Amino acid sequence: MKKVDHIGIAVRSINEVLPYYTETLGCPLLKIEEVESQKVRVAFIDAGNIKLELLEPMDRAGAVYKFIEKRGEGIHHIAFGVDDIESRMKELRDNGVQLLSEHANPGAGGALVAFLHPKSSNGVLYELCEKH
Ligand code: CMX
Repeated sequence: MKKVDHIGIAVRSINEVLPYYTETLGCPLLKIEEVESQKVRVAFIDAGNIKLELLEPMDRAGAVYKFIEKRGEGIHHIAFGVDDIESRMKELRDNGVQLLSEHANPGAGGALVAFLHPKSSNGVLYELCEKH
């Protein structure tokens, strides 16, 4: 992997935590959008060399809602930027890594995304993220 694109942080409410990031830490808000397929509302924060993705559950059906219920707010995943996501997925699968989907799916910002099971990655949920 060449670079980390962003770090996902699970929060109960983007509106409540946003002043901490934009005012206390002084990191600009880039955009807010809803990712229906993942049942999350996301806010991208510019942290200089990396983005932070604040993830707020849209309802009780998604992975982020379950994560917060079980573990509370905090770091949810680390996303690697990749050029050709399907071939990276195949390489990882060939090396015994368990992926959470057969193919990449649409994610925030129009990117294609796929996740590696934390059980395959020593307790860390990694995302692959291909932007156009
Ligand atoms: N980081 C590390 N470990 C995690 C985790 C996370 N974010 N989420 C779950 N786990 C661990 C749990 O602690 C649990 O471990 P134990 O068995 O040791 O207790 C194990 O994984 C299974 O977790 P679970 O709570 O039973 O949850 P599920 O199996 O239902 O789902 C996962 C876990 C990772 C498969 C699911 O969250 C998933 O499919 N994630 C990918 C999609 C996603 O996270 N989307 C939201 C982000 C969207 C975006 O970035 O736009």
